[in-house]
Amino acid sequence: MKEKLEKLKKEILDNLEKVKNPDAFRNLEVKYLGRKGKLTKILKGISGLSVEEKKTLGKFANEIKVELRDVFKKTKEIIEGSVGREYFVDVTLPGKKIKKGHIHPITQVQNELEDLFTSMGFIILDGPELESDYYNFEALNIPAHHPARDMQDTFYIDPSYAKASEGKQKKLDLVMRTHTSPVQIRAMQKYGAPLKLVVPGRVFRSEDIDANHDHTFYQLEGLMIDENISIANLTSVLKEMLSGILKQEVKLRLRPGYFPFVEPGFEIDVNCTICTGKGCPSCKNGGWLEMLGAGLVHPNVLKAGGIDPKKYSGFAFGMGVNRLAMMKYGIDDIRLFNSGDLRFLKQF
Ligand code: FA5
Repeated sequence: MKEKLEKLKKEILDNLEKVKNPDAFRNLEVKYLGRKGKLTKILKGISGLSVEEKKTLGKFANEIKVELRDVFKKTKEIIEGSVGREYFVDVTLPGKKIKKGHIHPITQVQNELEDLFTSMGFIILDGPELESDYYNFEALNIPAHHPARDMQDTFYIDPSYAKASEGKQKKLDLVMRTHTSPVQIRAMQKYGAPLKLVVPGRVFRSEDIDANHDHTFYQLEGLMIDENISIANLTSVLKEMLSGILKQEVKLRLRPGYFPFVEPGFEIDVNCTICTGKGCPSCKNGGWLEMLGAGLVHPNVLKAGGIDPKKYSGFAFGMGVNRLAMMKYGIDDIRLFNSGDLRFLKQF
């Protein structure tokens, strides 16, 4: 009997150690401590023993009974406690706030520009940032070795790299596009005339950077081709767009400017809204900020785009979106846009 009890005690302790959930625990309780449980049966059997045996075994059996009841009680507490912790969810607690970012100020201005131009019937196009020399220069009336190439400090792609990636036979002349103007040619070739489009996008220049010049910035190209397009069409579209973005009447100043892909060509300045024309670092104390290059599309460019220059004429412009955003928000250093400085970005 003593051995039986010891064997059973070991079995019970082993099983209790393994038990993981309330159902399994209850099954063990019934199996050993229930009315017909194994331990209960052995304990009941003691009453049928002789007085002598009862004396020695009774005390031993009682100790085991007390010990095992205690282990059962503790196991129950542990299991029920862990269940509570695992499953309890306080649905009344406020949720954890997910930190949200927001749209970059340049993209905000770009989105506004797109809305303004689509409201005037322009379509929005896109083009590659890694561009061929042909579309970036040649087709825009800037042949190789022409001094006009020096106007835009260009990141040329190492030809050995281009050859390696495209096979040895093919020579690729690739540049990081210096302006959004190449999309003019791509669009003319694809859609023909008449055409009204804008192209927002990122451009790259090997530039000496300062408060007004960055190496990576955004432009918005505009192109309108139809019969009898004149500079009057250009200035009215630009005034409409700039007043819409800056939420005030703007003054434009047209200066003669040389771009081989337009004739005549202009640099267009906007009166500085940061200092209201008094002079500040952003406008280099001149009261005007150069915002655009523009002009009437050169006949050679129309030809490169497959459009008859005798029938159609057009205007084109390329605007610095960063400069426009600077003016809209009163930002005095262009380098802040690419700085990744959250103290700056959080203000928009
Ligand atoms: C051009 O890029 C011509 N493609 C624009 C054009 C298009 C002329 C169509 C005629 C017809 P430009 O290099 O001037 O031109 O640049 C246009 C505008 O981009 C500038 O007026 C200025 O607002 C902005 N810009 C130019 N360089 C930088 C720079 N380094 N950092 C920031 N903005 C710049």
